[in-house]
Amino acid sequence: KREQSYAERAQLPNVHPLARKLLTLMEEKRSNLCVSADVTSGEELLQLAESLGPKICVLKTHVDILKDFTLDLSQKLQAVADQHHFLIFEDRKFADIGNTVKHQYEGGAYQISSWSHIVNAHAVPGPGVVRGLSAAGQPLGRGCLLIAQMSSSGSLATGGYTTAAVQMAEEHPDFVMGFICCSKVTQNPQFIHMTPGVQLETGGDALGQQYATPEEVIGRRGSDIIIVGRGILEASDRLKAAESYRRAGWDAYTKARSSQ
Ligand code: UP6
Repeated sequence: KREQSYAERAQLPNVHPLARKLLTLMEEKRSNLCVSADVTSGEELLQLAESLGPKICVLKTHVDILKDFTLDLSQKLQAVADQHHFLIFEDRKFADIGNTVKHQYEGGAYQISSWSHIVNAHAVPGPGVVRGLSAAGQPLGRGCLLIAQMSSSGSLATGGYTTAAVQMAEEHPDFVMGFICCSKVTQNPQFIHMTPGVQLETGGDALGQQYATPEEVIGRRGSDIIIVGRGILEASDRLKAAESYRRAGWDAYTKARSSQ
């Protein structure tokens, strides 16, 4: 059951400041859609951000698949995010000891902490991964999602692993703002649930991805945000496809609330 609206959850005293910002802009834009901008050129990434910006609450990137990443590109992306009121989420999936992830997060060629509002991490190294990322990101007002479940077939992130990831989040609420998950993993309303593996038709790809619909993910499984990549990227009209997903995600949210 979804007791509170996004706007009501934004007002909760313990909510992470970035989660508060996200919940507020979701309600304003009537969007619980995160587009997964899995493209290989910087120009195409910017163009996607500019054209789909008004439809989305979050733009998810994989900067290490870009063939031409520059820090200038990251600055331009930030400007588009400010203009169209969405957050940037670099889907880096950190998974090393705290000291190493801290370097990977703030340094190297990508300097992720300087431009990405949100990052994510696997729980497998234990709480040190959160502490290492937090040391670099929390002073900048950044937030982190813990990967509690995965959409891919045969995922090992289930059962006791998922429970342990939730507990890790609850122990670090000033940096962890939510989860990557397939369904609601905690009733605690301060955490945001973001779910990949979403298309308008159920199915999958040849490499283990599994798709559920926005209605299933938001309406029945109780997640907050749908993450959509190829469902939009492979459409002949990406803007039109993004609007279909925005509407499907938002309708599922309003319907679930009105049927309480
Ligand atoms: N992603 C998943 N499943 C997870 C975690 N992350 O698919 O459990 C990411 C992928 C990809 C996007 O790395 O960027 O979400 C899904 O893309 P798709 O919609 O094209 O399948």
